[in-house]
Amino acid sequence: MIGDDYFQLRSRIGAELQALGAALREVPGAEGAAEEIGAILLPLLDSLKAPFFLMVVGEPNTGKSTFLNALFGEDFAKAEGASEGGEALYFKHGPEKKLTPITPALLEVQAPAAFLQDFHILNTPAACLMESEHQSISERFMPMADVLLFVLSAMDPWAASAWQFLEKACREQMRHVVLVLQQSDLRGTEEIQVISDYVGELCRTRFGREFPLFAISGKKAHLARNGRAIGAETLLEESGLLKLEAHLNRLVLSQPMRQRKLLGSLQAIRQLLEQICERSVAAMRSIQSRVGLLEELLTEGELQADRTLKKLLPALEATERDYHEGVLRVAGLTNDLLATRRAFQRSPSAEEETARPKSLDHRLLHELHHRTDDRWRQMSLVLEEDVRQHDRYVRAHGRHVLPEGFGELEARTGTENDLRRRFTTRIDSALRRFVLALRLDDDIEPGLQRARQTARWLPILIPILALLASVAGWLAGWQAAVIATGSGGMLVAMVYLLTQMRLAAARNAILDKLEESTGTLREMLADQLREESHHAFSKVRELLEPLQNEANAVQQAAAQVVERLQRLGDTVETLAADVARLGKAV
Ligand SMILES: Nc1nc2c(ncn2[C@@H]2O[C@H](COP(=O)(O)OP(=O)(O)O)[C@@H](O)[C@H]2O)c(=O)[nH]1
Ligand SMILES: [Mg+2]
Repeated sequence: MIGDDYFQLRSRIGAELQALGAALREVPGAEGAAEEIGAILLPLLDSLKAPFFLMVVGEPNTGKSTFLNALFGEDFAKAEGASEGGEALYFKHGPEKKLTPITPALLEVQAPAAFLQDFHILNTPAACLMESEHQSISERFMPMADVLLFVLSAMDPWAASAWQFLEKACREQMRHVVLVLQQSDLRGTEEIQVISDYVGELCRTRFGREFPLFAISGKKAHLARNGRAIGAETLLEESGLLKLEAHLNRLVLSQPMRQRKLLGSLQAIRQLLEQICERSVAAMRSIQSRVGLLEELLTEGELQADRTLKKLLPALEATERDYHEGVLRVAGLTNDLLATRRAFQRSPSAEEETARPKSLDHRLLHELHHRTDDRWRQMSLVLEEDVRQHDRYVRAHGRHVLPEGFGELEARTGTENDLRRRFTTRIDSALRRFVLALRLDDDIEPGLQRARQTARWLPILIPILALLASVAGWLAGWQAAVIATGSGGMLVAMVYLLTQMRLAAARNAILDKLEESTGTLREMLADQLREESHHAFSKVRELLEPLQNEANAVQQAAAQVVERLQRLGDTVETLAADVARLGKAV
């Protein structure tokens, strides 16, 4: 259809405006501009939709309606209820077919045809336009018309009223007047040529200018378009309508006002884009620096946790030394508990066994507490001071990115006390767990038991050996008694030695266990300290992390908006090039 290129371009620009509007709504900080933008964008969109106004003028029965139906490919120009050739018909788009008399000489025809959204068409019988009542119609519509199509019949192109009207159009300095020589199939080619030449000559002499003239057969064109005729393309070609269509197409595109509107819209889009782009880029920079700062603060938290851990490590080493000394003391106690005489005492009853205090573990724990409690309390103060300093650092460095009242000092005083208490309690219970897990006491009794089993032989052996010695003395004389007593003594000495060896083995086992446990203690304490120093700074981290996530999300969104705006910018440039190209093509 005529004007397709223009309409496509226009709707692309319209879509671009919509996309721009949508993008702007997502630009952080551009909400305030949204109204201003709406005020600029919407009228722009609307103004781009202003339809073309085609004014068709000709004597009745020159074939105006047939020509219009062929041009738009739809039978719309015959309005039921309108008297044939009497009134001027003003066609515009409407939801349903409707005829409204405006004046006795003018009828408004609404129809749901799509092309009427882009074209308003006034089909005017020329004769009546010159009558006084109709004068107003031409006066009212002529200045608005984008194109004036002047339809002459090839059978009688010289009807007086039409030429009078053309004269009037010339006086009004209408820029785009097109002569349509209709019904040209009723004449031969040469006749058409002669008529065309003559009409041209007449215009030159009468109006001092020439108009483009197209000889067409509306009938053939209508048949080709609507009648599904065989050889429709040839018929259309023959009808001459295509050349006229091409000319109208150029006219649509070359309307300077519309060109200006297209370019103006693009210019407005460009300016908006530039403004918003600047704003978005600035917003993006600020969010980037926010993200960077939060990242820095979080890293600083990690580093500070490490530094604090390093400060705590000497306490660990000292505790290790204390433990060693505690172990030495406990070793003395072990020696006592596993002294040789104990093997020769009777084993305790079950009651006594439970009543007996767990001496080794508790002694070791007591030693440790006694030596290390103060030190860990001091360390908890170190930890607290570091956390407080880190807090201050975060609040000072992050004041531009942190929300109001972030980590208020008052709110944190309680937390600091908690922090100290937690630290000492957890270290204390870790030490307790560790020592109790050694289960030193459990090793005492089995060791003693084994030694007792050996020692138990002595009371049995001694009478037997004494008896044997006396029997030997009685049977084989005193030498034999001496030998028997000697070897019996050796046997007793061996049993005694064995008992001592078993006790020593038990003692050594406990000492080895203590020795080995030093390494485990170190590992356990190091883990605990790492956990504690990490935890001490976790409050700030927990406050910062959501901020960082949020900032990251905002940054991503901002980057998408900037990208989208850049794409829009590219499209606008393409569109501007297209508009310029169309402008040149005319
Ligand atoms: N032979 C021929 N007849 C046509 C042509 N166009 C229109 N007519 C006939 O001319 C008459 C008037 O046409 P119409 O379109 O109603 O003219 P209008 O009064 O100017 O709107 C009708 O009978 C049409 O069939 C054409 O190109 N060739
Ligand atoms: Mg008609």
